[in-house]
Amino acid sequence: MNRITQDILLAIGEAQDIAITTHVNPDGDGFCAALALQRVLHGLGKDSVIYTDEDDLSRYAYVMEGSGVKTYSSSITSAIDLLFILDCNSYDRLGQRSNLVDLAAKTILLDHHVVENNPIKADIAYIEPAYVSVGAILYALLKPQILSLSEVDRKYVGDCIYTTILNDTNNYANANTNRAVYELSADLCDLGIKPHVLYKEYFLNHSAEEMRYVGETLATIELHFNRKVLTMVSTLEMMQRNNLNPDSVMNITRWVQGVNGLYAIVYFREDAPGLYKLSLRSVNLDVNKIAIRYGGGGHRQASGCTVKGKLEEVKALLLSDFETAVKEYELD
Ligand SMILES: [Mn+2]
Repeated sequence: MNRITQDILLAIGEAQDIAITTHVNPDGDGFCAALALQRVLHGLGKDSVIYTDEDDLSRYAYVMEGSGVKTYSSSITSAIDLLFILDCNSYDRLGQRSNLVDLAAKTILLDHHVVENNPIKADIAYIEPAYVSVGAILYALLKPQILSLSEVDRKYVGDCIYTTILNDTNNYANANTNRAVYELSADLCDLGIKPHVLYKEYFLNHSAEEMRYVGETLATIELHFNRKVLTMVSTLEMMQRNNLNPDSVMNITRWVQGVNGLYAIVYFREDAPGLYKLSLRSVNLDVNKIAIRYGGGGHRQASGCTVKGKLEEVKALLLSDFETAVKEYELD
């Protein structure tokens, strides 16, 4: 057994009150890894609570049965013996739940993101970017504990870990898909998971209203700068008429990511009157540089920011930024 596993099992053994959390706007990795860990802890005889913000978790209905998830409130003062933080290593990404770190006697952090700013202080930190997801880290560290669960719980943990892979590889489409990912997936098949069912549950589980909203947004597609930059818009009116809320809609940029010849995608989503949440995507331009100008951020290839104003103004601003970025790129 490796040292990290030993330390983690020891900490679990000593703890009574165990809490698990992940970054703000939990995704299929952070959140389903938390569900998997909770079931493994249960198998070790320990109850735990998963804390999230007031997120819409309906997308995860197929793995929610029997889970213990609570909305975090700043009034929580109860002692936590052991806190797990998953898929996140910066206080900036923890939101108000940063408080839990102060409440916890001991913190274990498991993540696969490169450490950048404001790192979380943890007693045990295992941060390994080679892993495709935090679910994959859990499997690597706790495989014997997973295999000794009941058949039902083994499959449940398999479903959760498979979802972490679906999310972080975008169904085996991202550059992080490799042999290790397929080997882990094969192991999960041995736990009884049904990949086609999980794909359908996780990726195709949209309401008709959401698909209509996606269609209306795609109908706004415009191409700029010799077809190098694609823009599209979702208005608040579209959102309301289709009875949706911004947090429950999958990011629409995924529907246009394969469009040929593009340098960048700029998606404007009106979340409140005159308030636009922007998603910027690019393979060859540094969109993070542009997002930072508006107080946002992210990565080189995927960033976001929020801009206030009339749509025409906001669009004109961003398009001038992208015109410059396209020119600079083509000069190189
Ligand atoms: Mn992840």
